Amino acid sequence: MRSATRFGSVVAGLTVIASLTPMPSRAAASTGLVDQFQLVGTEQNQAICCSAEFPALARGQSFTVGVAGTLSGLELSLFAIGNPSDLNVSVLNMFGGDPRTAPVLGTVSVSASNVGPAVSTLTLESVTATYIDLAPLGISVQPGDALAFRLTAASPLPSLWAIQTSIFTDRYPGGAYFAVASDGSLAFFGDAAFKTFVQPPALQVSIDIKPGNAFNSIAMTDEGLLPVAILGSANLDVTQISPNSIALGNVSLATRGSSRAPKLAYAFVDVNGDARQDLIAFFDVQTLISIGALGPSTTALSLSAMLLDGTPIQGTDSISVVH
Ligand SMILES: [Ca+2]
Ligand SMILES: [Ca+2]
Repeated sequence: MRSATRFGSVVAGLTVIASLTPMPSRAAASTGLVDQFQLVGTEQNQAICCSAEFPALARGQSFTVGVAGTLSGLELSLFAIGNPSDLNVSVLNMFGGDPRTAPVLGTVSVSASNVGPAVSTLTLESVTATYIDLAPLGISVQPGDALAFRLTAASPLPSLWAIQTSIFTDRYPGGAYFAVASDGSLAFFGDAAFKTFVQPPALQVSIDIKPGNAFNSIAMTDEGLLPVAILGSANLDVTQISPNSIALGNVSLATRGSSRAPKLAYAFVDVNGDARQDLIAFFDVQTLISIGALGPSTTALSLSAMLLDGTPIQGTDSISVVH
């Protein structure tokens, strides 16, 4: 029989004022899309992780991937009590269903200094979510993949980490919160408050640097703007490109108009006469040179952008530098 006290982790008497159930939304470009999430904690619980006082070997949550791409991040309602050690966050392949024996796909460290202190009123709103960057692990995911994240202390100290959870109710059907105790026993109960982020793979698109110029010749002394067409196709509606996400060699679109009200330099035209609209984007040549994207030996430039639905796109075209 499970009980709250068994885990030494329930703060009695605290009341969650409100719970959040937002719709999945697009995060900042670098974090990818919100994939899985569970943000309800009406049972006002915290579960303690990773200390000598409550010697659970690990806490975590299993989840089921919803979209293909690269697992790019994890957001947790973590807070520190006392002066905890740094936290190790591992991503597990949960195909076998047991986090004690599941293969570790990668581990990142979360510095205790990046996490807020304990809060007096425990609500999801009062606990600042901690974003944990998983992109360096390069974990490719497919819909239906059974994964988990597991939290362990970098060193066992008599101080505590905590994670907001919903202990008694199964609120997230794709997985469960779990604890591995120091005697090796495993318990699943409820769900953590968490979000996972997935960066979808880039859609490869055709671009045409200097449309109408077969040589794509650029002089290092060019003072003007370099036009680059992103070609519309059956797979790409260029009106779905977010203009401020467009970059060539990491250089954003040039601007035009008055300095007080600059406009991004792009337009919709059909540059190749295939009756599909293309997006022609303009970049400042000297800016490309000054940040090192363009030099005397450059032979190609790559463009990246994001569609309004969060899908990244990428295309490359050759150039010839005129000496
Ligand atoms: Ca669940
Ligand atoms: Ca076209």
